[in-house]
Amino acid sequence: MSGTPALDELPAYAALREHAAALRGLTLADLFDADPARGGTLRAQAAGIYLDYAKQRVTPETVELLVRLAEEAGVPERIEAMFAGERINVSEDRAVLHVALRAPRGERIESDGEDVVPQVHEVLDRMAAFSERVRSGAWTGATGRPIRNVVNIGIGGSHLGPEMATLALASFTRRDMRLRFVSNVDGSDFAEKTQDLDPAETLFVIVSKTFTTLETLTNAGTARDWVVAALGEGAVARHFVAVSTNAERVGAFGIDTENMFGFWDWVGGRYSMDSAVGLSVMLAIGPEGFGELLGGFRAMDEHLRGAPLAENLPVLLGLLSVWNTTLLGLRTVAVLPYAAELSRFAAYLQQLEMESNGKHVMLDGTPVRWATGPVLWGEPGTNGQHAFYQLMHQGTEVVPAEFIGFTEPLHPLGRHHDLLMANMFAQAEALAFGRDEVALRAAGSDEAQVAHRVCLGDRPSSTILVDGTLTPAALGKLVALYEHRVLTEGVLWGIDSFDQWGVELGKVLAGTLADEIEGDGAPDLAHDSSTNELVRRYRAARGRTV
Ligand code: G6Q
Repeated sequence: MSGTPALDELPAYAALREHAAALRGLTLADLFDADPARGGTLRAQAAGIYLDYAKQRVTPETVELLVRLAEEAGVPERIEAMFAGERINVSEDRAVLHVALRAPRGERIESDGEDVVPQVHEVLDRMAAFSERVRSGAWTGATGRPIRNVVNIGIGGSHLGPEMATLALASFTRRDMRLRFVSNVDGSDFAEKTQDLDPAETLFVIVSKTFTTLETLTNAGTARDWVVAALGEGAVARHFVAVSTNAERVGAFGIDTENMFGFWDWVGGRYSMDSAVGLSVMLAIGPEGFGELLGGFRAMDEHLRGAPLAENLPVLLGLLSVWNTTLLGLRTVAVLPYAAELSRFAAYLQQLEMESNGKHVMLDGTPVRWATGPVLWGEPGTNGQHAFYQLMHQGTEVVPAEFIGFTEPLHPLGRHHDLLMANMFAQAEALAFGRDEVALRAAGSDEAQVAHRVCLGDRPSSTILVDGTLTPAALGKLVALYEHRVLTEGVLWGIDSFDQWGVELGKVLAGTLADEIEGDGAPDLAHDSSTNELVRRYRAARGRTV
């Protein structure tokens, strides 16, 4: 890692800059005219996932240069360093071993000389035994009633993955068990998510790696009061379990550490949905389903390690992202899953991408000289088509898109799935090739509207087409695909994709302001004048002295 030249010192980077300049002015339509068969070559497939990137602004030469860039930047070495448990999270001096969370029994992955795979399976076994007890009704609430509601309390990495996965895999869940997610410190979140629940049938899963996070501890405290008010202090042990790395704080909160499921500091929050952080997912889909999910992750891990760079799906996605963001200056990316169940997938990826690669310094702390992580956003299609796609087709900002679809529906109802996929393919086509004046006139468009109706095209996209339907295994593959894409980008940009000092800042700041907002007597405010005025106005509105 140290000693690797920076991105702009790599020979392939200089070549790519020249190449990007040479391609400027060539549209996607030009690229297809020059190479009509590119749809059959600019693609890759593995593990039941087909990636079409022919509608990106690339040629075979671009891909060759990008692959060379990955080699020069040491992407293969960094992948191996990750699996070898090296401390590739340099600013926190930690190993990055989420890949160990899905390693099969018997495989050896070491952190500081210790094989971590047995620990992973010990926790998975305990999670499975617990999940079976809850699902079968053997684990009861304090009054002897079975658990019907599971409320996951956690935020960020301790929320987005489990929620996304539970929604994505709704068809595989126990339909008689309600899963809820409380994350926001806004009391409305807790109140709304619990208002129709019976405490006697409700289990809270408190998920916090550190067990210090303000939002989670506040919500957990409110949950405990809610349970105690209905069932008494003695009920806490039957209605609360914890997922954390911090046994001491879990015990201090009053949760029996027998009912704590651990993970380790080598699992980053946003890379933790397949650890014990996924307990609520396992409760929903069962240990077998969770095993299939892990199998999907594993298939992508094996592909990452085994496939040549030019055929390596996550590496290719990472390279294309660096091409768009850094070399073409396209600073956002829209993820558009054509699967209603993936309603929270973009939100999940938003954290994965933006928390990992929203960085301004290199590993050695010096400023980067190029654009890093793009702004990632998105919503499922076809809904987005009736909303923000307008800007994608005709706005002044070019937004690269990533379409995700499945060859089979989860619910084979009439023509629905064919229509869904027809829309996905049509959007990618329209973004790439647009609609020009000639076509509009030929179709008899009102002359006054022609200019307004023109879509310029040349909007790049990739399409990820998954074989079969959205199963636990397919979801695992997709998540791992993006995890490793983020790793690839980070290596190229030369940044630490595994720290999050910007998030830490927010955690500290609110503490001081909470004291100033809540304290008796006018606070002695020493913020900027804008913040001071906001605090005073709020205190006044709440009837407090200012
Ligand atoms: C993830 C981030 C962040 C974290 C939350 C919750 O990578 O570090 O989103 O997951 O702040 O932290 P705890 O799990 O410690 O409560």
